[in-house]
Amino acid sequence: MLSFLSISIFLLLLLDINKGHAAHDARRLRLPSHPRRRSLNDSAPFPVTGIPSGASGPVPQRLEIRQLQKNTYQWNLYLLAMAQYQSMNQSTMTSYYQIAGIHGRPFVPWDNVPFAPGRKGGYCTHSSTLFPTWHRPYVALFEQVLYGIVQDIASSFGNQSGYVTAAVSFRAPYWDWLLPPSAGQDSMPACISSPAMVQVNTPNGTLMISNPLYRYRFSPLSSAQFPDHPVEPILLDSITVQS
Ligand SMILES: [Cu+2]
Repeated sequence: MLSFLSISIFLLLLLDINKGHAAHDARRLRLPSHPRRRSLNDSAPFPVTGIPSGASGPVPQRLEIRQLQKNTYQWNLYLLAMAQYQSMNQSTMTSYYQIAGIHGRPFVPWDNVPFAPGRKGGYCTHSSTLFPTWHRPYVALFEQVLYGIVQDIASSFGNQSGYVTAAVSFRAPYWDWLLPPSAGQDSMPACISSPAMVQVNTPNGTLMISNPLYRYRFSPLSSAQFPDHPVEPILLDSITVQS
């Protein structure tokens, strides 16, 4: 479980300070708009349910990220969904930006829930025995939203494409850092650590997009959210922040 938590949180927190590219990629992808979007001024509490388990059959297992990479359909859906997730308007409550922000910066309330007394910002119970427990619903929420996007994208390929079937058992991958890497490979999989563009298959053909597992591009970037490490606009293309 800790492995899964770590990779998920790692993916959530690897933030790259760039502007505009994610939205640009989303336009190029021409994927369906995400119907589960929700604005911050929606007053009803957002239910964290995790992924629906389905009516029958075994519960699908989460895969180590290099295993998921071998599943052509699910890997493609994962890349497309992460790109779409990150391209959502940062003011949308279920955007990658807002959900990543539950853990840390930006220190703004999520779903109208105030911070605990004495906490300056962020909800994570770091340095506490509640730490692992806190992350379970948090990661479930991340995966729940990602899963919804995966289903939408799979539908856009059509029922005969193989994507719809593959999407049903999709789960967010984890990183097993104890797994001996293949010869010439690092412990951290290249699919995460490489800034190189990645090829994806879309209903409109293949495209090269920014690797959504490598970084998140702020759109817009608010320097006020990084008071300890002020951001100079001139450095926008060269700084990666990992908190
Ligand atoms: Cu945490």
